[in-house]
Amino acid sequence: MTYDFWYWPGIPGRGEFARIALEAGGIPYRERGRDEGADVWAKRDSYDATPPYAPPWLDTGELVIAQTANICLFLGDEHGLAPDGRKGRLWTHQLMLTIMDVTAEAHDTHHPIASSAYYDEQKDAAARRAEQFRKERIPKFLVHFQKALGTDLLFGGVTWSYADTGFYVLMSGLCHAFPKRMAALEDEFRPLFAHRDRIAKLPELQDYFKSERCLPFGEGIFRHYPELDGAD
Ligand SMILES: N[C@@H](CCC(=O)N[C@@H](CS)C(=O)NCC(=O)O)C(=O)O
Repeated sequence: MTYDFWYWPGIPGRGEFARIALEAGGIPYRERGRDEGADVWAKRDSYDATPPYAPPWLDTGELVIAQTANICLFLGDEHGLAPDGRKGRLWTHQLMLTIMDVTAEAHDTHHPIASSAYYDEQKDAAARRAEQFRKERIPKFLVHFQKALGTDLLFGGVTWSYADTGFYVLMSGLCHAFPKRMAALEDEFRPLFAHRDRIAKLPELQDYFKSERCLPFGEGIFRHYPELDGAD
């Protein structure tokens, strides 16, 4: 069974959280939004049953599943990318939802007023939002993840789960967007950086990282604007 995966072409974006789970799980998929002439909105509008609001979504032929964390939940259940038991399954989903919360906040640092407006039109608000995100929100989330890493379940209680691969994308994205801030936090959150590095070395992901399917962050959610970064 080969899934159709739909996301915007040219950027990893939110799609990356689901894509990396597909890749790490060795799950066959087609990246349909990157097809020549693909029209993501037109495809979205073509669905009558369980229509997605926005990409990413996964089309299994039988099911159409949107919301990044929901796609990961499905992949976890269907392909063993999360623990079997109720507790571990819920915990993994909980972590993934939190990862997506941070991701939404990271996006809002450069687009705090409107996603549809240019960054240049909201630079002042972006500077305020980014400062707050750097100073308060990043450390608060990292404290939480570091505590999570120390629980008996780790990130799912299995070798790795989709929450671990999602966490890898999050940490990489934050380091791309806020290199100075993340460097300043490295000592305090060393176990989290080590966890990111562990996931980066998963044998299951090495071919993907070398492939053209793996895109650099660039103009997506995790954007690097030097003026939005700082050591504190
Ligand atoms: N909560 C959703 C958010 C989906 C979302 O915002 N997708 C973006 C791309 S990353 C989009 O195309 N949004 C269009 C819109 O909101 O109008 C998820 O996690 O999948």
